[in-house]
Order: sequence, then structure tokens, then C-alpha cells
Amino acid sequence: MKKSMLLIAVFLSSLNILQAQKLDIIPQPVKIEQKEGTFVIPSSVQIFVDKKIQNSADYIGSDFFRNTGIKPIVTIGKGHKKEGISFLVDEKINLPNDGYELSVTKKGVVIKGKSSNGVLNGLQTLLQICTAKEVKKGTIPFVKIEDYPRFEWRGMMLDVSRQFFDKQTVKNYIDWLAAHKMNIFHWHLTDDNGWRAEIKSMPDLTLKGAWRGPGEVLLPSYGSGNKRYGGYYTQADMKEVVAYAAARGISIMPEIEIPGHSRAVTAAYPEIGCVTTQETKSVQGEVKNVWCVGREENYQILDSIIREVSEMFPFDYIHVAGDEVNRANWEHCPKCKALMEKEGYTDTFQLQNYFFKRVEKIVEKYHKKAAGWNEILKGGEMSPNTEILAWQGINYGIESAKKGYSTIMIPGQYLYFDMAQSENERGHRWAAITDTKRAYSFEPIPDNDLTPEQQKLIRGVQGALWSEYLDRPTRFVEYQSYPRISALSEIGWSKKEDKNWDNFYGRLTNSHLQRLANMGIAFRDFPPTAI
Ligand code: TNX
Repeated sequence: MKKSMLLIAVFLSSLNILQAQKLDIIPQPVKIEQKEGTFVIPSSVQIFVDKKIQNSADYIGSDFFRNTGIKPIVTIGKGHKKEGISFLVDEKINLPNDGYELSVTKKGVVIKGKSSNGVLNGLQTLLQICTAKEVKKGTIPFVKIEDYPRFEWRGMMLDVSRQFFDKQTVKNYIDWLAAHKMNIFHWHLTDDNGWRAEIKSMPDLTLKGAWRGPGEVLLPSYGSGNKRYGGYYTQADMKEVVAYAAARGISIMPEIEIPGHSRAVTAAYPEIGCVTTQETKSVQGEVKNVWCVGREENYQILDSIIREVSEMFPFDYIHVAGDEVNRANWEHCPKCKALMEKEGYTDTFQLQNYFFKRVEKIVEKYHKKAAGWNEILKGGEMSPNTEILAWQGINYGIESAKKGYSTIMIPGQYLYFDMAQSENERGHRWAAITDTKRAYSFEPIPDNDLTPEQQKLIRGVQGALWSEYLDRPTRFVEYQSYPRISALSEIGWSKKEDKNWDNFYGRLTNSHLQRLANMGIAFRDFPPTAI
């Protein structure tokens, strides 16, 4: 090639780079190839949704409209040979689960997902492209994207016990998770301060256990003042939320807190707790908040609760907690002591393990698997199917993987979004002050002596939002959640080598915060708007 031609070629390609609009996608996709040109979205654009994901067709159409302002005509069926935007499930594409291919050409957009969730992940990328700051409204730049998640479990937990959040708030929360390609919503439905899930065979769990304050058995707590405070979801509500989430590619893992954090249970049914010779307190200062492990009838009660929960939630797992159990309570309970003696146990962790072994059997009877907080590994082995959520720190997750359990990293020190984001802001402080940058820095598979097989057991990553301090207007939930969940989504999805704070921060501030605002999220800004 002549030198002058070479110069022209170099000049043209640099021009190309300059012309490539920033797409600012969060989480960062695996492979993006931008090309010259744009597809102009017609005012009555056709959207074709594969029959295999027809349950999501309404959602796809309305989310497209919300993001682009263009009302599409949605048809069920394959349309990839026609002009428009088509969403296809293609099990044969050579990508990991939940992966997708997206290509924009002059004919429009084709999104092919390995599964329905893959297609929905592609939808989110498309919507983010349409709402990138540098992309002209109503156009989609030519691009080819190949993308798939690093981890199969990308979750977020919301505590609806300490404060109650209504069905609509939960649906909004799920929408925002879907926008970040998260796939699991962990619904913390019960705790000391309120039982929020209707159980038909145990009606007082919600008639009494969902309310606190004057005239109620539960005392006021966590900012509910001297008013009667509470609420719960009916079974119809929960099924509705499950279907809503499913259409968005999100599975819901319900959590039923046992055997600790159960003050709401014993307020409704005192007989479930221990009859003790001495009152002891839980870490959070609660009394009478533990299920009696020595009371045989309790296992029948658990059977009916777990049966009803398993009927409402199709997800494989039921989370049965096991954190911060006030085991001292069992030491002062004659029935528990008798059980300990009978089984020949020397410490109360063994009693806790006895309890969970029985709970696991019940969970399995209803064709589910158990998930629990890392403390359930104390006192004995659990079934190899049990999923461990390591909250007390990364070492607990490493230990869990070393013992051979499938493990989710949810370290309080990085991914508890109830933690304050700076010295001057509201929130817990016990684990760390965690701003978005610190949250982003979390690496779920650290360099350590885990074997490749053990590393594979680290199945995913999760954040948690406990709600003790969320007693301000609901929007406080949003301030604590975003943009930290945006950071979490990238930890769960993007390749380790693509994680880069400066680059993430650029995409976030250039386009993504505006997207959050458009979704109506009252997120925490940079610098903080502080509360
Ligand atoms: C610990 S994390 C708890 C929760 C609290 C949270 C506050 C866990 C499994 N238990 O009950 O709400 O700290 O940060």
C-alpha cells in the first residue's frame, strides 16, 4: 500500500473511532463491535416476539415504549427476516446460559437469546443503547454484541419486615433489577418485627404478627413511632409478584426466617417459642424470638408453612435463614435440653444443625432445595444441595466452597446497602462505610488457594438491603440501592478483566444516572445529596 493511502486509511479509521457513539452499557457486555450507520426506528415499528417468550411480550412492548417514546406494534411470532425488531429464543447458539446476541443493521434489530432470560437480557442492552446520551433519540447505531454473564446467580435481597413495602414498591424494585440483568430477587418476608406472608394454615402469623404498636402484641420498633404499623402480602399478591418478576426474567427466592429472628412468630403463636427458666436476648436485643427445637409439633407447623410457600414460589430454593440464632435460649429450655441429651450433643450448634437437617427434609419433600445464611454450616453437615449465602465476610464464602457447598457471596462489608455511604449519611455502620466505589471493588473470586473446582462453587453474588433505617419515605430505599446495585450488576455480569472503576464511573455519569432518573429512581448522586 502506498504511504499516502495508508495515511488516509489510518485517518478514516480514527474518524470511525471518533464517530462511534458511546453506548454506556451497564453491566459492561462481553463483546461489542460498532459499525458505521444507524437504524432509524419507524414511528410504528414492528416488534416480533417468539412464541417461546410470549409471556413477556407485553413487558417488552411497554418497556420499549417507556424508554424510546415510540409505540411499537407487537406481534407474536418469528420476524427476523422482516424489518423491525425481533426477539428470538435459539437454544443452539453457542453461548453460556442467559447469553444473547444482538445485531443492529439497516433492517432493524435481531436479538437471539439462548433462553428466554437471554432474550430479556438482550432487551435491556437494546434499551440502554436507545437511552445512551450520545445516541440520537429514535435511532439505533449499527452494532453487533455478544454477551453472557460471568455468574449464573445475580441477586438482590430486600427486607420487608423491619419496614413494610407494598406490592407496587416491590414490583418497581423488580423492574429496576431487571434493567440491570439481575436474575434473582431474594424476598426477606419475615423477621422479628413483622411476618409479611399470608399462610392460610397459620392465619395469626399475619393477623397478629404483621402489625406492631398500640393494641398489638409486637412492640413498636424501627421508626414506626407510637402508631399501629404493618402490612402483609396475601397469597394472591405474592403469586402476582412472582408472575410479574418471571415476565422480567427474575426468579424470586422467598426467605422464611427460622429458627431465630422470630419474635413476630411467637407474638402470634407463643407456644412455638421455648418455655425457658431464664430470658436471654438476641444480638438485636429481642426476647422470645427463637423457635423451640425440642417441641415436636413445631416440625408439623414448619411443614405446613413450607408447603404453602413452595406452592406460591416456583423457584428451586426456599431460604430458611439460620443467622444470629439466640442459642442461649435453648440452654434454658427443658425440652431443648432433653433433646440435646437424647442425641448426645455437647453444644447448641449441634442442636441448630439437628433443626436444619429436619427442615431440609421438609423442603425436599416439597421438591425444593434449602438456602441459608453461612451460620447453618456450624454444628454439622448440611445436604450437599444446600445453597450457602455468605454474609459475614468473604472468608465465610471461601470456607463454604472449600467444604463443597454451592455458595453466594454477599459480604456485609461490600454489598450490604443498608450501610451508610459516607460518614455523614444515614445507615448502618457495623460492617463498613460503603460508597458505590467500594461496592464496585468487590471481587467474588479472590486470589486464594481455592481449586478450580471450588471456584466453580462460587455460583454468584448478591446484595442486601435491610430496612431498619428505611423508615423515611419509600424513596429512601432508592437512595440506598442506586447506584450501588448498578455496581453490583457489573460484579455479577461482566468479565473480571473488564472491571474498571474509571470506565464504569464514566458510563454511569455520562448516561446511566439519567436512565435511573428516567425510571423514577431517587438515587444517590455524586456528590451525595445526603439525607
Ligand atoms: C445482620 S445479615 C442481620 C440482619 C440485620 C443486618 C443489618 C443477617 C443475615 N442478619 O438481621 O438487619 O445485620 O445490617
